[in-house]
Amino acid sequence: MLRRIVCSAPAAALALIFLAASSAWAGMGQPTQGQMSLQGAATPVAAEIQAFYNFTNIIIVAIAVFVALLMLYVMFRFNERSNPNPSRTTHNTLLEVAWTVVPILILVALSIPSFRLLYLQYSYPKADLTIKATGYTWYWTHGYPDLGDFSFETRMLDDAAREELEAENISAPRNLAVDNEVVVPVNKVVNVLVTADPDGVIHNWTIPSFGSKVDAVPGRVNTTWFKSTVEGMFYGQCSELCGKDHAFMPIGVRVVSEETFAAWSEAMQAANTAGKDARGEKDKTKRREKLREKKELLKKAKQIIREAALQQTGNRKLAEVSAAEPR
Ligand SMILES: [Cu+2]
Repeated sequence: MLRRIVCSAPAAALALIFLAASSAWAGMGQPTQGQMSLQGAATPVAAEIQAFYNFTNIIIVAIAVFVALLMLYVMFRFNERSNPNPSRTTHNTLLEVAWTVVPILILVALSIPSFRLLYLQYSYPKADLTIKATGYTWYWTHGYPDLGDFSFETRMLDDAAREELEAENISAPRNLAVDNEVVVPVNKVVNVLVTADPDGVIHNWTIPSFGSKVDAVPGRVNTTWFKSTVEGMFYGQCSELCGKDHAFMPIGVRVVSEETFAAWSEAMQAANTAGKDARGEKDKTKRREKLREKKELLKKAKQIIREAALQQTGNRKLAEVSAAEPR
């Protein structure tokens, strides 16, 4: 009986770990109620991180179970009552070699996928799009240097603004929803240049579902890359303790189809050009006209994203309903 329990314990522990790590309990792009594991992976890097996480967990649990069983065995088999005359052995060459070599092998087994993952994270494939994220106290700005260098501020939405969106059936989670989302096309390599206000402090640009986490350091440009293979909304938060409103400077990246991205970026670029023209315009009437044009274009861009958001929220709700239906 004892042997059967002892043999099935590691299997049960491993099954638990697999359950905990399964994406069924983890949402994608944002945390979910009762979540047990990492957020779902949307990029190859995040998928590799999760695979490594699961693999490491298996080794950790196996070691913990092995040591616990060994201790239980020693406690019962070699206590004073069951073993009144202890052995006087002080050395066992084979055992000593084994407990040196086995941990080395375990470390080697861990280091190989670890280095492979590190290499992938820093491989920087040729970028289809580059964006620049700058951390301020306490909000972000995001720019598109390849597309006429238009940029915008990203700030957290307050409850009133969130409720307005929710009323329109657009998902807007508390402490995560932002006013201006970063928009990127699906299945494209995006390089993110990350820095911070030269007069500010260190922040960190993080999107868990992308496996992206990089420090935003004043006066220095760091880089991360991601290639989202799914459309949707992906949230992250500043992950460097930066001060008073550290908890209230979320990042929102909306991954959309190529056509939607093209339409949005075209409107944003045109708005940027209109804004520049207005600044250089001496004639008051023309300047006002240009500014009105800019406002209209920004509105158009916002509408494009609103439609995409509506569609994505609808798709998610449909997916949730079909997943909840009994089969
Ligand atoms: Cu911060």
